[in-house]
Amino acid sequence: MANQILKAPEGAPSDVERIKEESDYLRGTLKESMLERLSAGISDDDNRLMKHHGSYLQDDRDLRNERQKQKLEPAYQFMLRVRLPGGVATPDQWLVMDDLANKYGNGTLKLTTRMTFQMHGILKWNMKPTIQGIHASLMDTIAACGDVNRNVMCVANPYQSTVHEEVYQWSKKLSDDLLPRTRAYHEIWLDEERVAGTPDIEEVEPMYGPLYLPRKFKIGIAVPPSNDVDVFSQDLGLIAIVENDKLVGFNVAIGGGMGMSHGDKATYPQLAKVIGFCKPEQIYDVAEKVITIQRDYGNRSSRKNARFKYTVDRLGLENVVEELHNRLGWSLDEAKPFNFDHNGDRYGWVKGVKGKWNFTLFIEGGRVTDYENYKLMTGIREIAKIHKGDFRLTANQNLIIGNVSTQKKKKIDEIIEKYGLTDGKHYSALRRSALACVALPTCGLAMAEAERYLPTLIDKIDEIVDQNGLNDKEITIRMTGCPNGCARHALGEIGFIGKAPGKYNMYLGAAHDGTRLSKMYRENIGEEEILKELGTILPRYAKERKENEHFGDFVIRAGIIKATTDGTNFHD
Ligand code: SRM
Ligand code: SF4
Repeated sequence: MANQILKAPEGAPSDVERIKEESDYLRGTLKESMLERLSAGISDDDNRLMKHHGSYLQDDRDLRNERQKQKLEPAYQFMLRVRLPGGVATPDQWLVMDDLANKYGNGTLKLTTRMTFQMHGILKWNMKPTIQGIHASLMDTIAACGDVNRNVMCVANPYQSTVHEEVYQWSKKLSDDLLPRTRAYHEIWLDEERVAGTPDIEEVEPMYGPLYLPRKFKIGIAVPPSNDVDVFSQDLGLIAIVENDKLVGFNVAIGGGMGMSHGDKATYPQLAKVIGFCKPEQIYDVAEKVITIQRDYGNRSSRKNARFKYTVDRLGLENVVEELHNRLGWSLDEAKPFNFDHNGDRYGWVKGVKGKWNFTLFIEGGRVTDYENYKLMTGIREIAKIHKGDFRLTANQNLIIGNVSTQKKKKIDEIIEKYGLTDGKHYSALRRSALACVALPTCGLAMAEAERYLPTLIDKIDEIVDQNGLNDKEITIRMTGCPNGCARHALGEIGFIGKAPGKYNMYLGAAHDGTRLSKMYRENIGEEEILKELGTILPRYAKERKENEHFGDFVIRAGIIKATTDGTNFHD
């Protein structure tokens, strides 16, 4: 199968490759480590494997210094991420997550930018009952992290309900079919007995093989005109083509990703490129072959350059497409026209098909908890107790109470009112268009605050917005605590990347519909300078913008920032 032209980079394999190789298909010594009681943590090797089971060992960084002073080990705890294709959960599943978060986690649920639940603060000895609880409600955490295909995203758009349902079914099928086949998860967490004997490698992991992928792999499906899933940020993006209200197939886009490292120009965010069109029933074949190309030619030596976007840029898009066609044994058709107009959510009640209603709830920073004056978690719990439809977690960290009958709508409205649950419409459109990654205190990679800080920064930006009559302008604003880009910062019309406590790089010029990356405007600035910069640019936007001109387009036309035309010129 190896192509003469295409080659994987040379170089010694990274340590993670060794760990995977020695792990016996993701088992390692995890079973024993989880039983060991001397430390609340686990070894680095096991932690690497743990990711493939949907979890990370973390420590509470707010307590780090104090515990160090007291010569205690860090306040170890686990983060757990659920695999929830398309972000769809039943009311019963919501209740289970709520219960587990309160029993074993830190009493909060994080709705992530990839449409799923994360729980934080789980102690080692509570991991097994938590995973078992999730499994009993027909969800799992397999492959939610790690060097495999991750949670498959799919449009959460409630007003194209028929197509949504069909596309959701495809995202679920893709997610299930592309799962690792090893039984390690079932043995470690669900007490499954290991079958004796040494099975054939082909039988254990026919697609991934014993080393799995060089890096994580992500798939998202968008239905135009909504690009809520930021389809071009995915390793493999699928754009549903709908003709006469029917799904006819998908445009295929490859090679997107957001992560980079400060000061390292060999790393950059990149947008996926559209390479053709296929019929719905062909997407598994396409996904599998794209994944195997990355498996065979991705960089296993440097994890910083291991994502598929770098493989595509290194090998050349045309060569990768040729290889894909060879592996498929057939060729993609020419891509069909499509048009996106936004990547945010639409809030409040929207009527879908068959007389069913959908309510998009604004969840700031995706954090569901009971605040002192806002009983958000309790309110949603009360809805889940009577709701007969579904919940849809959106790519913008919000929540859709979906498929509500007219009769139930009244009851749900009463609960919404009782708990003051908000669709965010009384906030500025800027706040409703904000995304922030978790960052401190749980993320081990955070260099600055994001989720805990962005709301207060927006309070101050809102004053400028208000003074300039921009209250209803949906300007996407995204903040991450480091350049990994978990809130897809490079696709925010205003983006901030954490550099150090209280310091951010500021980015401008991304397209409102997720089709153009931003560019750095100012480096390493604090709140005062951020407000000074926006205090000049936003009033100009208010006065000088053309009709319907989005902020990201305006800053380029006005000469405030140069357009990024490709990820490879992101740093220029
Ligand atoms: Fe992410 C790592 C949180 C979406 C790019 N991400 C992490 C870790 C696990 C930190 C770590 O490695 O120790 C973060 C855990 C923080 C915590 O305390 O919970 C973390 N990522 C998140 C979430 C929860 C952010 C959020 O606030 O919603 C998102 C969970 C998604 C999910 O449900 O699966 C999340 N991460 C993303 C996205 C957005 C997306 O996928 O649409 C990206 C950019 C897209 C991409 O992958 O290119 C993203 N996360 C990263 C990277 C950089 C990867 C790279 O290519 O360089 C890392 C670091 C790494 O992999 O080494 C990372
Ligand atoms: Fe952590 Fe960085 Fe991701 Fe934010 S962007 S959650 S700080 S890894």
